[in-house]
Amino acid sequence: MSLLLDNQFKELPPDRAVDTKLFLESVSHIPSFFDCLGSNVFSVIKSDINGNIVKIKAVYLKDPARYVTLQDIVEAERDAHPAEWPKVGATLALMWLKRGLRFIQILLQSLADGERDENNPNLIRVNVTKAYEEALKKYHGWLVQKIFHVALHAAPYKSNFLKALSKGEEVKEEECLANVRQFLVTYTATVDAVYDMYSHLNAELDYTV
Ligand code: EIS
Repeated sequence: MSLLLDNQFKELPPDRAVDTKLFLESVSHIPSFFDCLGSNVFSVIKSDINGNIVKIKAVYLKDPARYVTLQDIVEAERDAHPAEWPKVGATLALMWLKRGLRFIQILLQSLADGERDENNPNLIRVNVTKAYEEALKKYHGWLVQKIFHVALHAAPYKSNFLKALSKGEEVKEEECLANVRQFLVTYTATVDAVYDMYSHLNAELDYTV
């Protein structure tokens, strides 16, 4: 079993509402994954993502019966803080978390699709760059884009990355990518649902950091 598949996201109900408790449980496994990547630059990313999760969880735990779905939280904050919303509370944390999740989705999808630099087939820079350009770059000013470039050069080799995804076990690339494809089914559906919810509620912002 791969590390990813151990923590498969749950299937969504027909109305595509994302259950807060299940979502928090699924994303809680992501931060520790950064520890396998071996460079300090990933600790910055880890703590950012972890901070988002902690913030959403803190709101959820205040009233789990009221915040059954992620949309319940975003709507409650909209009603409670009309002046600041959506740049407030768990709404802001989830706005950023979903971008990191989208980054991971595009990176994994690109690897699963076999996109590669033919001259350097064991590097994942083309995949990481694609994910960055599609999910994050437009929200980053020059300083954070510089941090991205440091992270890009610290990115693990594909073989090591796939090994980290597979609980440190030596697995064949194709076997690991088959697991990735299976993981992506419910993962992508969940990330898409969160994006659609933000767009539907007009909760998306495009400021840069
Ligand atoms: C947000 O951060 C906070 O998250 C949010 C609130 O404080 C808000 C206020 O405006 O700011 O400044 C952060 C931003 N977060 C904004 C930047 C952090 C460093 C990001 C460096 C860019 C690195 C790009 C990724 C390169 C990775 C190479 C990977 C090679 C394998 C399997 C790998 C997965 C990598 C996943 C990367 C996700 C990056 C997510 C960055 C999000 C971001 O841009 S609040 O906090 O509301 O909770 O208080």
